[in-house]
Amino acid sequence: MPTSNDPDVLTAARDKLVTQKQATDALARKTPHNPGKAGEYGAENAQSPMAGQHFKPDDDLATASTVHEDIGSDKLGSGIPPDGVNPGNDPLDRVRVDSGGQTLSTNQGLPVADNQHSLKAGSRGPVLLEDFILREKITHFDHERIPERVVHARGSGAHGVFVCTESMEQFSRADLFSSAGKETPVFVRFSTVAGERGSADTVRDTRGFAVKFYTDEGNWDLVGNNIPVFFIQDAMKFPDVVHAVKPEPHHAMPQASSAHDTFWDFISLMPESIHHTLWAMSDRGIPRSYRMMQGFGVHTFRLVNDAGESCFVKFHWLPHAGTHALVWDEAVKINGADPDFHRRDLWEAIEAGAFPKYDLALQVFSEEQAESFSFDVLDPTKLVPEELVPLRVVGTMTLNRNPDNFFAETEQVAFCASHIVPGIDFSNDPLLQGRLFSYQDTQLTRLGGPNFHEIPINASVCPVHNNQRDGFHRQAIVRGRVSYEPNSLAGGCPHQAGQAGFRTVAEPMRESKMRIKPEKFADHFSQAKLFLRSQTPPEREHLQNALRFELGRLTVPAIRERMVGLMRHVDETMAQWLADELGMREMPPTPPAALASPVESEIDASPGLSMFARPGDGSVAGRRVALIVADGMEAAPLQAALQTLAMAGAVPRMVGTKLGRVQAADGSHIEVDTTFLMMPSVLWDAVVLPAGTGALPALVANGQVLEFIKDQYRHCKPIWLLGGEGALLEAAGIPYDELEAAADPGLILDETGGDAADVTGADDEDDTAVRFLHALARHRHFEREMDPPAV
Ligand code: HDE
Repeated sequence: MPTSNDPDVLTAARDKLVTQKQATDALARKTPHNPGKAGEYGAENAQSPMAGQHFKPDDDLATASTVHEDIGSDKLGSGIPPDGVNPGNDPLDRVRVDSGGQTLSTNQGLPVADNQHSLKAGSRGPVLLEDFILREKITHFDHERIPERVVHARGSGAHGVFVCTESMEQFSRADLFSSAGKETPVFVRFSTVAGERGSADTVRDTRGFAVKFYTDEGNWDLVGNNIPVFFIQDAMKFPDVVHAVKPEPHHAMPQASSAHDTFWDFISLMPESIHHTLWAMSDRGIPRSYRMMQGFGVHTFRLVNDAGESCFVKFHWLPHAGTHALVWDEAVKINGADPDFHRRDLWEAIEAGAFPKYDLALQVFSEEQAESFSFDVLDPTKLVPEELVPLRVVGTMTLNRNPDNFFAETEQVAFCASHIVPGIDFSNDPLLQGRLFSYQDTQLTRLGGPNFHEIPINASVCPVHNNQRDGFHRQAIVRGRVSYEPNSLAGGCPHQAGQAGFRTVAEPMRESKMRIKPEKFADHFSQAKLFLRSQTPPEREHLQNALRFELGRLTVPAIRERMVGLMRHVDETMAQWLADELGMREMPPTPPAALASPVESEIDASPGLSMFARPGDGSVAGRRVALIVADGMEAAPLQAALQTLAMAGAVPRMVGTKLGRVQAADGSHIEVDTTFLMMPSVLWDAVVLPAGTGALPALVANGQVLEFIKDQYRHCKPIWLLGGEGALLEAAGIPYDELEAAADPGLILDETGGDAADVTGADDEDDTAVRFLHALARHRHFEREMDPPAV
């Protein structure tokens, strides 16, 4: 190792200083004046910004921080980074840690000899302040938590890929839509809105559906929901609606629920909220799985092509697994049985290779079309019916990898509505405009400063170069002395991209400043009515029941009455039903509407607004099926059913009264996977009841078994009777004869004893196994539903 007084080192340093001085001067001389200055003025230049003038130095030393940067070490690496490289954007491998076979150390790398005891004065003496190892461990532990998200605190994430299937070049210059086959990595986080980080998954709520696209031109965050409209029309009201729905401030109750006074007090005074509220009260508010819900960008955005032409766009995610929901009684019970129900479902599906897939569909329309609609496309409480602008699928997202670490990835991921890429732009939706501020702002508190973009999960995959510096937790070590632009000392770099960069659509405007809403925003009811008219009878019934439940929970009758009165604007029959069910002696008065005469929608009904419109691709992948087992049952039909289900990608499991094995009638043994106690009925999508009268006495005598079957029936799930007779159903109090007579499509009788079906492309409806698979794919059989339930 040379020392500081080594003459060779001194000479080399002097030579390098001279070279640096000359190279810097030569570089600076290439910029005799600022050529872009004149182009900064005048509206005509706004759409044609110049690329920044830039030069590459003749010698790397010209832009070096230190002439000794080529001295490397294990810590420094090899010295000068290759041109334009920012290792902070390298794949996540750069930070992934594997401790297999490694020694325990402190955060400074000191090997820790003893991880069991603090340092004490004698074996029974006090702990010493000197114990820096204990202090480091406890201090780090004390600071493990970061503030949870103020909304959407409860969530689950996954990595995946978006593959473009149709070039959108005609409408957008966005690189990720440039050509069929183009792949873009994504990270997705699904969430509930109101609950705290540890709240249960299956509460009634809107779900977040946030996607971070790591494009070659920067990160694009499409931060959407599973409902296409929002509560409010203006960002100014967001803190109010969130305060209203969150636990009430005096006693911090209820957790993750809108069924309380302050929420409905607010909603009943905000007619604009009614459309979103109906969606939230519908089965969309209790999805079966994150894999089975649609996603919506909600706002109108813009697409911009290479020629600078722009049109409007709405973004939709369409799940291949279809849109399916829980029923309320089930959702309530799941909250106790498995509060992580959605998180587990997503995790297990991905681990099992049943990768969730969603098509991205666009509704593209012109400003002229938008003008002709009965509603304002800038109003986030309105959707654009598919009948007016059809959906156009442009690509598919596949979630194919679970995170390595929940905190580092899912918790630290920072979505910002303002993260956009060239080719996409914002509209003037006043809610969206507020979001452009809020997300960046909230990350400052949540992630501890302005450098959250450097946290690995947030870093883009394309280079990041700018003159922003310092701040808490800064990671990048930027070479050189230049942190401003224009400059000549760094050859003008990093230079502005000009027309290759993001350019805001030049929308003409000359308006007075004012705090007001556009006229068409005053229509609060036409799309709420359209939504109701588009529901199938069972969906409508569920929605009404949800309103009855939520309003029934209120402690202040005046709010309940006000809400029913408001509902009269949407549907008099429903309002009347609610008034009856909620024991109101008189129909509450209708509050005045903002518009003198109601707006009529262009269409009568929009079938796509029903969840039944998208049953999915018919696959049963990931559906959990309980095969009930007991001593004395027949083994062969059970094994055949197991094989059928496994071949179809479902998750069949043997459920018994205790772990271990049961003995079938033929003397063979069947391994029990779980019990009625550990995994109650609500955690399964369907049930298969065993053949063989030998098993009946033990099953019929077990209340847990009967409860299990009763809940499967009540929640309208497919039931497959391998023995083809209904003794178990009858024991559970289920009117088996009536079901059979009504040909309940969710009840599959197997009088043949059941052979393993060839399920590959099978459509033989005579085969009971195939019928069961179809019933399972259809998810629920509401034909048998009654209010209140018969059983
Ligand atoms: Fe959000 N929202 N929001 N929001 N939002 C947040 O950002 C906000 C809105 C949505 O998985 C916060 O990082 C304002 C609409 C999702 O990390 C915060 C307004 C839609 C997520 C915030 C809205 C959403 C958030 C809290 C009205 C559907 C979770 C933590 C102007 C299109 C993202 C955070 C994730 C999160 C503010 C309205 C969806 C506080 C001010 C409309 C999916 O910044």
